[in-house]
Amino acid sequence: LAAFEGIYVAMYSAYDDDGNIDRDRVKKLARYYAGKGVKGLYVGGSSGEGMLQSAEERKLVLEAVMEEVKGELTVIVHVGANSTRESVELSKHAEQQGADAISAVPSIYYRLSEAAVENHWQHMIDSTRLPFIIYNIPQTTGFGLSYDLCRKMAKQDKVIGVKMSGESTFELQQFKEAGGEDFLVFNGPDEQFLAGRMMGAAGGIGGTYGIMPELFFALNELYSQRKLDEAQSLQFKINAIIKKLLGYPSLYGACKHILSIRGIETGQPRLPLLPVRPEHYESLAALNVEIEEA
Ligand code: NAY
Repeated sequence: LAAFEGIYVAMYSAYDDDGNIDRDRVKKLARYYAGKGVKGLYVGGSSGEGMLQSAEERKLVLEAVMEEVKGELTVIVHVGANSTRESVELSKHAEQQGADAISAVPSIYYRLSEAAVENHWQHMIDSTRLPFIIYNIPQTTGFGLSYDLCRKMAKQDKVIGVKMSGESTFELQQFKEAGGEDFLVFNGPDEQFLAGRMMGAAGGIGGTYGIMPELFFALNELYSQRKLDEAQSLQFKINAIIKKLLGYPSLYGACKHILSIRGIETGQPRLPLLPVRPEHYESLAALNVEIEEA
């Protein structure tokens, strides 16, 4: 399990200028993260816009990522889709591609019982030999993982952890309690990374790591060495950046634009996520400098 601890970039989507998945751009983005100290990539999650892509597109993205960084970075694939059938198809594909683990949110739109969500996840778990990480993000899915379901699922060897994107660090700690010794909690809110680690997270999976992987790697190291004052100042520095990012029409658009300033083109986020507009370019260029100097 220690093999999965660490920092995972929740990778953004990479489209061409017409909004289609761009293999070469996906590969270039994945390559950018290799050698930055991060443990791995989380592909097709919220930041990756998996929920806005067809199953075929999601497979294309993963294939490009694996071609580029297989064996070099640990790859966790978000396979959650609305139908169980599609989620299982994506799970099997992830295994065929040699991914290291799968992960999923509950199905959205229908108000599902806990038993229905459990059954949805169980089909994915049973469809491969891969480890499974629950993705709990109640603010977007409307489904909050209960401690009971967490405890029950964690009893299976394949269920190795939960990505906790809810904002309560108390709940984060309680998921760790419920899951027990051999259960990993990954911190979701990047702005609370340090707090999440203090409360029991074994690492983090985050979108904004994608534009400042070195800072999150350094922050995790500082925490590991229990250099808490330095860690706190770095988290605060990071939070000043995240606060600015959250002021744009879309967070992902802002981050993708910053990548493009660095010569890594990923296109705009897919609608309904709003694109960045030319009037934002200047302040984003300044923010890029702030990150590079941090
Ligand atoms: C993912 O699957 O993309 C994630 O890891 C989600 C984590 C992000 N949460 C959302 C809702 O996008 O990185 C965070 C988030 O963007 C950051 O904390 C800024 O609020």
